[in-house]
Amino acid sequence: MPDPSTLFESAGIGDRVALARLLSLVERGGDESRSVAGLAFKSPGEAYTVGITGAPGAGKSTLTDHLIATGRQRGLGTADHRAAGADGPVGGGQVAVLAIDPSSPFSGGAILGDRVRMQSHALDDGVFIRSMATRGHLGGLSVAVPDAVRLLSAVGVPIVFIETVGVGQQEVAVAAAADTTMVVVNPGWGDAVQANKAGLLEIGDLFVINKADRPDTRETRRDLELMLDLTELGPWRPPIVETVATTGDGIDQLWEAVRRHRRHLLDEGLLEEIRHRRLVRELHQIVGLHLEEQIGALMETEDGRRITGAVAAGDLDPYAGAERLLSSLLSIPDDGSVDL
Ligand SMILES: Nc1nc2c(ncn2[C@@H]2O[C@H](COP(=O)(O)OP(=O)(O)O)[C@@H](O)[C@H]2O)c(=O)[nH]1
Ligand SMILES: [Mg+2]
Repeated sequence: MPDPSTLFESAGIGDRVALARLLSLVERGGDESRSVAGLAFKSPGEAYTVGITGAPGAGKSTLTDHLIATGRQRGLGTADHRAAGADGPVGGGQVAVLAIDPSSPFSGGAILGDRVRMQSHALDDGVFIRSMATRGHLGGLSVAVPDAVRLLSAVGVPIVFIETVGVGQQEVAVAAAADTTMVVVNPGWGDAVQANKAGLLEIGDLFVINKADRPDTRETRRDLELMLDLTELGPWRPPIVETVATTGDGIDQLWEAVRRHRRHLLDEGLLEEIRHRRLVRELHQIVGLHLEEQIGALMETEDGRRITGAVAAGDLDPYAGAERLLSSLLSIPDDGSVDL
């Protein structure tokens, strides 16, 4: 297999096979993944990310299928949205989808289902769909997804959709890492409440009541409004959009809401700020992961065993033990691979 930089070059001029291989490297983790991440970081691109999250079966993939088409046709508007004719796709109208489903790490039913549902785009060269299930590497999806997004951005994809099951802390964190995050709920008693409990209310930039062809849509809207009333909101109040993903009803309004949110971020100078904060968080997380790995290794050293033994025997209190372990951890010299 060609090395990462050759693949990166090919992917940059539209080689989809090369792009798929790079994404596999990113997913797998390890040294090659790091070199891909480094290459991508050096040519950041301009991808805007849209997260679609919600409970399994809420209709996320069916919605995404429509959003692909709409995103391709209409784009997000130009970078300078105040310019005349701010409509129309940027970057040739390409889009990518990352379908994340950690609950089925071996490409089980959900992902297969997603493929089938999104197959109307299977032959479209401007659409790149990728399922990411897991990563055999430290940090899992919360590290792999930002890498994958950066890679897609670096090779020139202007819009990246990230579909995640909004169940579980890690998934919510991945969803929250998008520039615009939509939370999908269904009509029916308690769905909005469940979303709230899962922490989805806090991360939603907009809410979608999908399956609005079913009864109780109005009640669900009222529930959401009430919960938003009780949430401390900034200058942006998340709009609530009703859709029927199976027919495409409401998709135009949904896309308009995405564009409005993006315009809001640009107008207020917030886009740069949230991306910056996200990078700092990512850095923090990577450092934390490495430290944890080192702590694990340290516990297995002779020193580590002696100290844990002493704590276990009651000869050393845990704080004193931790201090000893930390001082020995922090004196580990780095391997010089980072040249600052
Ligand atoms: N009645 C109705 N069914 C829908 C709607 N949107 C999606 N579905 C169905 O709900 C099921 C789950 O959809 P899917 O997109 O796979 O949900 P996901 O798990 O959130 O990605 C499928 O059988 C869809 O056909 C809708 O607006 N109305
Ligand atoms: Mg799905």
